[in-house]
Amino acid sequence: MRLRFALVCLLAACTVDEPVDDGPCADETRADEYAAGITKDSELGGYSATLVDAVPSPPDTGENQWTLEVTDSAGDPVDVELLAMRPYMPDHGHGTSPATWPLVEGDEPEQAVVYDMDLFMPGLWRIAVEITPEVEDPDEVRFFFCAEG
Ligand SMILES: [Cu+2]
Repeated sequence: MRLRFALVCLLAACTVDEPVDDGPCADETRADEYAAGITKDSELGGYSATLVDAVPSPPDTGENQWTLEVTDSAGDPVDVELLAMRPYMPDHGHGTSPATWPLVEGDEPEQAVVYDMDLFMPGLWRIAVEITPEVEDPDEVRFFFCAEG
């Protein structure tokens, strides 16, 4: 679509910018506004997660790589082995395959990275950072992003 528009512009030497956004996210009001370093608290309030970096940025369809810092209420980093990512499309009632994506230690000691998390469809995604502590109740931090595709 964009390619065709660009071609028309080339031939007609047009001065019009790209058409206004009419994609799947045009009227989406539930998504978080992406910014590197966005921080959200967990559902039960015991943790918070900072999305240090996302590739692509902002998140989009296809394979996504996220770098996160997840801390408990004392501000201590959560062991990466207690974390997993669970993407879900609330409007469609489905997740991804596999349902969860593991995190591994990042370059910085307090960072966790998920590679190749496949957001395979345009639209709104709820991307949960699941925290499963050994003793306390499980909890999760929910990010909402709309994939333009
Ligand atoms: Cu879907």
